[in-house]
Amino acid sequence: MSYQEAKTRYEAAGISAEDALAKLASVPVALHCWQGDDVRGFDTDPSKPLTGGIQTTGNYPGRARTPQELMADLDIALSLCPGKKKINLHASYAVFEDGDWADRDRLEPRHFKAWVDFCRARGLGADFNPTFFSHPKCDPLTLSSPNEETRRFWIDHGKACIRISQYLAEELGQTCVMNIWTGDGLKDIPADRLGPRVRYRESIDEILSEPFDFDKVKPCVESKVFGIGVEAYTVGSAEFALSYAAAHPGKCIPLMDNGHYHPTEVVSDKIPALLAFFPEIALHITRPIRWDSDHVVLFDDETREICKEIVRCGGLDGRVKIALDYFDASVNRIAAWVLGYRNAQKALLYALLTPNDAFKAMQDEGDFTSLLVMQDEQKTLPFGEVWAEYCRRCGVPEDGAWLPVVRQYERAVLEKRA
Ligand code: RNT
Ligand code: ZN
Repeated sequence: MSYQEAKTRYEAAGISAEDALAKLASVPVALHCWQGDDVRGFDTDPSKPLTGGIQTTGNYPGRARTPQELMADLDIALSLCPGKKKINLHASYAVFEDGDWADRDRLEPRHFKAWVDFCRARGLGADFNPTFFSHPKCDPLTLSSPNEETRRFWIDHGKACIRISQYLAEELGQTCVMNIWTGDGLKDIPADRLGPRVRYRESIDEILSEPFDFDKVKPCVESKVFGIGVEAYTVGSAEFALSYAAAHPGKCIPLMDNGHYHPTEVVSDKIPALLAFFPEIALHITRPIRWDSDHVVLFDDETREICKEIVRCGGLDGRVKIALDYFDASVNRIAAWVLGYRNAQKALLYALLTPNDAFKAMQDEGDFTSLLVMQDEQKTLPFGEVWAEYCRRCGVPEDGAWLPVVRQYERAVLEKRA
């Protein structure tokens, strides 16, 4: 079947494939830099383990060890991903010129100039994240620490990151989503659950007292249910993060990571709940297996359901800021990047190729029989042809043609990284 035939089939179902293709190409989706080096960054000793309840497992050869290697790997990945891409950076990916190392509380915009140059040359926007983990100043708490010196260090880090985010937004002429996530929590039953949360709230207040332009910088707070080593208590829980954002309109938006909830909860259902109150929300799309395992995003039921909600709630017009967040060190890291990004694009396209208005009308008219049948039969429309056309128009390989490119790069470059 050709794209033209597929298009006709969709038209018969009341769907414009052309509109879907045009819309998807205009929506920014952020690719996270940290899949390329197992979340290590460049500012601390790479032999130290990750902290903050996150883990990268696997030792597939070829991890990027320097900014140059990470950028080269990103270039390959980006060349295989369709759509409007942004890069999502962490503060730990600062690029220091000789002798210009700065600790996290002293980071300056100039430490991200190399990333600005990288993004500008490729027409990319950038999102940003302060890095409140994998650092000697985690005691192990950060923004919620009872130790004032620790807390002050991390507040100063957050403020530095606001300035860097403003710089990235201005230099690149695109909104910068700045996400606050800490792994702060306790392994066992706390004696005080309120104190750390009050300190966390006060710390975020201080960070957001740093001047910024909310049209350009979108600070968010990401919640989490638990992490390895912090099983009993997470300071930045769902209620904490949502309440913080709700209490600070025009300053802060909520961020949901779909790996950060109890396994029977689904973020797809939470998206419209939040959009009933918040003008803007942010997402980290990942794939949890039993816990926040950060597996590569697949074209699976929940990814499709999340994208369906983004599309039919009007999220593509800026209300939902979309980013990916996973890290798998057990497979070729570039393949992991590309597969996850393409799957997020696929799921968005799939959602755009749904007769959402017609389905909504069936629900409102109480015609649940038609809704049940048609929602399910829609699954076998010739989606693959429209996806292939999207890849062609974006100038990237179709399914089946990109992995050989990654393999070639693996042989030529990655395998030489001993
Ligand atoms: C961790 C959070 C957080 C991190 C990144 C590296 O559980 O999901 O978003 O993955 O900041
Ligand atoms: Zn996340």
